[in-house]
Parts: sequence; C-alpha cells; structure tokens
Amino acid sequence: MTDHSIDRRTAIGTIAGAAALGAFAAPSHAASVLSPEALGWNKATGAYELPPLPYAYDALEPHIDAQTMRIHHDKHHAGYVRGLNRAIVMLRDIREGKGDVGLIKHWSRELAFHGSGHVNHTLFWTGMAPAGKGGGGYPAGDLAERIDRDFGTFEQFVAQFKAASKSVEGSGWGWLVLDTLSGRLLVTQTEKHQNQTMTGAVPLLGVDVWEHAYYLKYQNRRGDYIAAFLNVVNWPEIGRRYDAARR
Ligand code: MN3
Repeated sequence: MTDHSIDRRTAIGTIAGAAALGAFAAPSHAASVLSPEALGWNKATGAYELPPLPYAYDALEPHIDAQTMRIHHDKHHAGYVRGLNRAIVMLRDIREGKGDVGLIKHWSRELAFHGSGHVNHTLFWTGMAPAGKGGGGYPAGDLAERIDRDFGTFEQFVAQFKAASKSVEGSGWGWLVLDTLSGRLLVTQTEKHQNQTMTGAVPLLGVDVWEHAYYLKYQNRRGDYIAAFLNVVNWPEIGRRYDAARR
C-alpha cells in the first residue's frame, strides 16, 4: 500500500460517517471521482481547506453571475468546510474520551450535512467551465454512448435531468449518477446535501438547486437557471469521472 492510498483512506474516511447517514453511499463512491487533494485535504493538519475556484468568479457569465459565484463559494461552501472540520474534531474528541458521548448523533448529522455539502460543491465547481472554453456542448466518447443507451438520446437525458432538478422539493441537488450495481446511468435527486437514497451511486454531474445558487439572478425561475447551467457543463470532466467510476 502506498502512502497515497493511506492518505486517501484517511481523508475520505472522515466523511464515512456521512455515508452511513445517506450521503453518497460508500466513501469509495465519491473517492473514485474525487481525490483528497481535490477536496483540499491537508494531511499535516488533518483538516479540509476550501479549494479555490478553478476559474475566475465572472468566468461563467452570463449563465451564472459573478456575485452569486462569489457568495456561493466564499461564504456558503466555506461554511460547509468549517462545519465539516468542526464535526471531525468533535467526533475525534468523543472517540478519545474527551467529548460528550450523548452528542454523537448530533455531530454525526453535522458530519453528514457539511461533509456532503463539501463533496457536492467541489464536484459542482469542477463540473463547470466557461461556455465555449470547455463548458457546454455535448458529451463525447464512452459517456456519450452510455447516455444514448440508457436515455435514448442526449436530448431525452437533458429533459429528464431538467425535470428532476426543477422538482427537487426545497433545497437539494439534481444528479447524473452511475449506479455501479446495475451499471446504468440514472438521474436522481438529493434533498439537502446528504439525503441520497441510492446506494452504489457514483456522482458524475450535479446541479445545486438551493436558492442561494440562483436566486440573485433568476429569482423563482429555477428552470431558467438549470437551462443556463447546461451551457457551462464541463463535459470532458464529466466524461473523466465516468471513466474513473467504471474502473
Ligand atoms: Mn450551494
């Protein structure tokens, strides 16, 4: 076993509690498409750091506005990273006999919510790219073939993805996932960050449909926001995740 695999297990293992509470099932599922480095795992401190956006705040204009990106990344996502790190520390204290055992349920829930929030947002930012510069267009290669096989056509996939994402009740996410048990692509919904009922689902493409993701620019027009999101999907990255998930 290499040092890297130990590091990976340690990093993702801290989110394992989230899995038990309904986040993306086994930690290996998110781990197959996201490295500890991509999640900002700092081996020296044993904590996560907020990864910077892979492009400028205004790079996704006019589809996603700069003000929304700045608040969403610097405030909301940063808050999930802080919450995750705090839950890790509190659960570590309880394991070492220093914490309040009666609060295990509370901190486990905190770990699930903030850990899933961190994973989801990391996938979200890197799943987008400026329109015409890696963003938008169509998937290619094996992923394109699998979408055609499992949805009929790309357009039929888009229709299902839009409908599922638009109809998430309250705050949540719309997803394209690979169900590793059946080997099929599926469109699913997640309530909040962590309530993902599918087990064995590897997240490939996710759209954040919490109001903080679109309300400044789109107000109540969630469908318009989802249509705009599809103009900045980084299909080469989603294809890479698909290839990684099948290994
Ligand atoms: Mn969000």
